[in-house]
Amino acid sequence: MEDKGIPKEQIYQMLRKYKEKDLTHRSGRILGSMCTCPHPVGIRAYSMFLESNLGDPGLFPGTKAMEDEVITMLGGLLGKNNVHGHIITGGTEANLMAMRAARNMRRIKDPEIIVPRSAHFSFKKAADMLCLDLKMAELDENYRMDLSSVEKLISDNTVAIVGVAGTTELGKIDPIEDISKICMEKDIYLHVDAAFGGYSIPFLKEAGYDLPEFDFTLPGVSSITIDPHKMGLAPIPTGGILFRERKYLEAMAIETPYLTEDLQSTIVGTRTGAATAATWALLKHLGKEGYREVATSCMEITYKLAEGVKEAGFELVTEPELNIVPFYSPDIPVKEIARRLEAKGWAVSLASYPQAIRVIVMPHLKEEHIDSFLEDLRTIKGI
Ligand code: 0PR
Repeated sequence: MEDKGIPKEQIYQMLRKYKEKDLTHRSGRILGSMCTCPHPVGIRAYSMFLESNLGDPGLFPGTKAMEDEVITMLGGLLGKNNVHGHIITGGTEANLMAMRAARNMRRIKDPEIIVPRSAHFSFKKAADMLCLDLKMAELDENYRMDLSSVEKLISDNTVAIVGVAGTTELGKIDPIEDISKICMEKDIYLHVDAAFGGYSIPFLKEAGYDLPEFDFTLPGVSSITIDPHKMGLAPIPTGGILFRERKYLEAMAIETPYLTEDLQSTIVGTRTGAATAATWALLKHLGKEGYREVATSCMEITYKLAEGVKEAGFELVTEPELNIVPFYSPDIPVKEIARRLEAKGWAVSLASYPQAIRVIVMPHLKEEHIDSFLEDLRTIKGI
């Protein structure tokens, strides 16, 4: 660190140099991210609340009121107005909180959780940090959590079962309705990871898409992860965790002696209120109509891409259920396809099970990007 400070104009210049090295979502070159260009209204709201700390909400009652309103709006979107939760740092913190609540509700020796093989790696972190034994359920032929595998894994020590609504690699929706029945029958906590699908499934259903139930309308669902920084267009890192009942938040509340609230259930202490402001502003500004438009446009581009991928001689792992297109080629190894696409300037991402290239059709991917991507795919295949 220098003794003498550098003038701000020079600092901004230096920052721009670093920024130039980064990829941007706007370029349309990022194909494997669940993040996207944040909406300008979200950016404005975020920057208005940069000093707001929801870790000490008594100092920021305005932001706290917005958080309460956001939680109610998200709950309403997911089938229950009266829910309890927080706007936090993303899907990982949400999943950690859900697993912590489930564990603390039982407080037994050797607790176990059951997740599908397709679950996000945040559950491995949760298992490690919370000393949970992680049991992986197999997937069925459609890459959804296999119910007979779940039933075999259930034991007296099962503190939670996790279903995913929009899997990280393939965008699949687990049979949450059936899992909910099992959980009701056996009195097991059910968490739904809708980090990706939470902001699109309800809107797609409204638009007439035939998608399964996955939310609080199912009586067995205890908590849901929903990420505003993914399909919600909010800036990074904005996450959401919703619980059916307050008792789950209370099960992990810690006393906070010198803050303006007595108890705190989030993992993070000092917690930005900016994420809450952005989520609030976008829900109000876009409304259902705006989000329906975002979700359905992504699906239309997804179908176009899926068709184009097949026409270019590649095979889909599975037909898209949400806005992810996973594909491979019988005659070119997946890593080699990735290498060739990277050489053409595409930032691709691989699915591990089964091995495939996965394109997540986030709102920053427009038709012209897909057209030029398909052109490169055809060249790779020699068509
Ligand atoms: N749950 C699901 C279903 C997810 O897909 C993810 C992240 C999480 C939880 C965790 O969310 P946070 O990353 O917010 O904690 N899914 C993407 C993934 O890991 C995240 C991502 C985003 C990856 C941008 C790459 C990237 O460039 O694949």
